[in-house]
Amino acid sequence: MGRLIAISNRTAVDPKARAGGLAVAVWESLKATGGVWFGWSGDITENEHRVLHGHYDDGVEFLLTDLTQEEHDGYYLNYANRVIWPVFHYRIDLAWFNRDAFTTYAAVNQRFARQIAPRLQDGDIVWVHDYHFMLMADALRHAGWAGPTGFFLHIPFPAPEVFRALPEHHWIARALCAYDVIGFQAERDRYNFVQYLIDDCGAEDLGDGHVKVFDRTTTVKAYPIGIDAEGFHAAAHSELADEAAERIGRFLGGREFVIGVDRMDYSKGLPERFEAVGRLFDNFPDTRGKVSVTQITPPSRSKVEEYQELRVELDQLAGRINGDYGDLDWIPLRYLARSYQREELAGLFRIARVGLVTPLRDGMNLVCKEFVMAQDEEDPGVLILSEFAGAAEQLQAALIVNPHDTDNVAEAIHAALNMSLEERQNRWRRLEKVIREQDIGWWREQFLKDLSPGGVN
Ligand code: GDG
Repeated sequence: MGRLIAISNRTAVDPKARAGGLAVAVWESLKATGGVWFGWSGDITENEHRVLHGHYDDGVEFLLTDLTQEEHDGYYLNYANRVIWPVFHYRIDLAWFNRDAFTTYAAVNQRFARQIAPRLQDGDIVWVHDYHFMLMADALRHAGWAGPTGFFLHIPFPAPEVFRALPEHHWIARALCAYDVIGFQAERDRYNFVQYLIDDCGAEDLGDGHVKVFDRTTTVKAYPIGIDAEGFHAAAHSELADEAAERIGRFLGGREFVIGVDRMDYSKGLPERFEAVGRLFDNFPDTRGKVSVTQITPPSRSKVEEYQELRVELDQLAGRINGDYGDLDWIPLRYLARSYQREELAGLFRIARVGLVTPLRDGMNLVCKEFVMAQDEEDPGVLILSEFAGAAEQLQAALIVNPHDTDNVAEAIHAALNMSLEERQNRWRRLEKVIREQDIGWWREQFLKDLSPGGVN
């Protein structure tokens, strides 16, 4: 059985970062094989010898490297976060195209590869995560590594026309094809990538997830990421969950509870969601005074400027809605720009009548799956889900909406609030079945089966 070698920008070296989802899935595979996790230490150094800091935990070796200020700014802040993130989320208008940033991005991929390659052994299996390291397989091959190397993209892959806006699109596509397995969140992403390869690189789609391009055959498939379904269900019944549910219960005073939880990011469609809440109170006067919407939005530090603008916009929208509709004893829309513990979120999901998950674009979106797993099966809440989240391919039993159509989202909220118990249960059972069957362990197995038919745990 080979060792699993994970490579990602951030690792779960901090045990607190192993609490949920992906980190747990990767961590468990690494523990089973005595694997290695490479990544950025999170520190910035001016020492030009950026050695790997070793750290062992439970049989897993963490090998972490610092970034110089220039690397951090070029590779991480500018290229990954200000070019790839917006373009892959269809926001070309927000991209800061910059040739120097790409040069630094490529140099960091190559430097990591040069440090990692000598530590790889025959039989190892390399699994690279996300958009920070799209050039890694190519760089590892140049550094002498010939073994199985797979890549999973957590964010969407855009339509060919949008991908072409990246000045370096051809370089990136060619480098991606050096991976043996390229995994996407959804069929839509796989389709976009393969279509680009056919149109621009003369690829041939051989079917069954195999694509012939650049003189080799690569596996290109969708592997929709799941959650620790049972673990989240249990979290919703923990002591912390009960406390959070009780605290908000006091504030609700018997009103219906609608919840949204998203990192502060322009891809999550928050201004549109707030507009939709305004439309709800405009178009359906029966909801006034009867419904409380709470939006929890922890700030994401990596995109400070965009975050500040978004924050101002959300403050204004929430202020306007509360000013227009609020009353002495009713705050229609509560907006909390802070984070809560996983169990607390689970407790809030459990007592919500409606979960609002309306990103403008999302690779998968895990919150919608968590919302479903937290529900009480006797009296489940209703999930409203954007058609532009990768999860919509699996979760067709949700109320699927176009997040740009705020009147339609308002209608969906109203329909959810008035849905019969029978329909709620029916929809919830269908959602829960998929989420349980295709959980995080299933995702990991599917990917690793294709990358290493001989087996990794
Ligand atoms: C990327 C892709 C893809 C949120 N607030 C708090 C908190 N959270 C947790 C949620 C959920 C996670 O963070 C967010 O995951 P998402 O999937 O919704 O979104 P991204 O962070 O954008 O993740 C996405 C994902 O990667 C996995 O491949 O699904 O499409 O963009 O688990 O519950 N957790 C805690 N406190 C908070 O306040 N503890």
